[in-house]
Amino acid sequence: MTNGLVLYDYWRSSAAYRVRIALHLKGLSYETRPVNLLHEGGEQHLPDYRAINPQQLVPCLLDGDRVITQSLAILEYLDETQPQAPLLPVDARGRARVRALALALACDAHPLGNLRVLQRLETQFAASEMQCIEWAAHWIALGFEALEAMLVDNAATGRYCHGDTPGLADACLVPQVYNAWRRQVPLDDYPTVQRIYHECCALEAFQRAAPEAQPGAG
Ligand SMILES: N[C@@H](CCC(=O)N[C@@H](CS)C(=O)NCC(=O)O)C(=O)O
Repeated sequence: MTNGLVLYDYWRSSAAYRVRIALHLKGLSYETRPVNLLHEGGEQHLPDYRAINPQQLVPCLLDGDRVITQSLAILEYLDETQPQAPLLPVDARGRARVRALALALACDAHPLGNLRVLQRLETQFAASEMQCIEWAAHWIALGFEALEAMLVDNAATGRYCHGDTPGLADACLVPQVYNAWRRQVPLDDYPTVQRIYHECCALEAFQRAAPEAQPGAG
């Protein structure tokens, strides 16, 4: 039983990872349709997928005949339609804080290390693989530097990014830490980020959403 939810997913995609976390936190079952971003130039560019998501990015969620793109829009859609295990706090200030944390990662840090950005650096500027890795690592580190400052010594930070319930910001933090590991970015300077990451990873929902737990991983 999948509740009519279908996720176009790639196991290594951190944006899709956010959605998997939200689905598992809410206890929602779903069907996975893998979109291999590397196979033969990337299945995200195939006509059938472009017809669903003209941005040619994963994730994309189908809810029956509704198509929802953009991971944060998907998370907010799930929160509004499936209110169990809320991803956002009840108060406006809290929601603004959580969205600011999430956007700092999802809007300002993550996109600069995206596959198509790195591919463009290679084709337009002949950047080497090492230069691309250094580029991605730079933006990951800058993002975490800001995130650490936003989290540490803030009374609203709890066991997780906001209080003692995992939510939208945590669903962005954990995949970005995964990206940091992929790019060998040291996390020593971000102890609060690391602590929250480990708190999240102790939860079954996060474990089930992890890249290595997905079909086709590896
Ligand atoms: N802002 C989008 C970003 C989606 C995104 O960047 N997805 C990446 C994987 S993490 C992708 O599909 N990349 C394919 C490519 O760069 O060609 C979201 O949050 O959903």
